[in-house]
Amino acid sequence: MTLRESLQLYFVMGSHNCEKHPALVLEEALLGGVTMFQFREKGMEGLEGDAKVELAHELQRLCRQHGVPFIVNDDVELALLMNADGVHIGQEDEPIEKVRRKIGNRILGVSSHDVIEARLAVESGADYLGVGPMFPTNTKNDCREVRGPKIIQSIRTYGIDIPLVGIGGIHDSNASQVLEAGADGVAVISAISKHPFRTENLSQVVQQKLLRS
Ligand code: TZP
Ligand code: MG
Repeated sequence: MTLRESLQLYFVMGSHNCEKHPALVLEEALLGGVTMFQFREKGMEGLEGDAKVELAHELQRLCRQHGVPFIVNDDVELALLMNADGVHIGQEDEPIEKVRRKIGNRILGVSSHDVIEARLAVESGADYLGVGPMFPTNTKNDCREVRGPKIIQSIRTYGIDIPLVGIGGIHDSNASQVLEAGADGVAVISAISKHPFRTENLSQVVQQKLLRS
């Protein structure tokens, strides 16, 4: 699978997003058709130290069994320690070039909120962009203002054609709008972490939309 294909249904999650054990949630999600996974263990409720590393390994094993890339949010040292497939960083994290130097040719994803951030991320070496928030969400409390799928259209119109996913408030009834705007896939937390049994439905919506485009 190319990176663009792997981004079709990108599940982002930490233990604090789950209502049962994260490994059970991830397993159900992988069986339902998730194509990429990001370990996003952070915030006041997130695990730290050995417990974080242990959970990361457990989730990485599941991803390997299903042939799905395992990406670590923010924690470059953890990603290197466990030989993860890549790292995802935000605008407030370490500079993109610095992370690129540390991780070599592993996958590097960068969150971008507008055309300027997207352009800088591409110039600095990002492999893919996470763009959002697409819709209102309760999952991230320090979220920027809602941009809507239109921001993806603007980024594409500007000529940025690297792989890109929309994120923020996406579920099965609005995912199509994100793909129509020019995204290669959707990144979701709560749509799957709270309802892992609905993954297959979301996967079908995404696959059908991409087949028709
Ligand atoms: N970045 C922008 S919105 C968001 C992140 C991490 C939260 C997405 O969570 P959900 O539950 O899919 O709205
Ligand atoms: Mg971050």
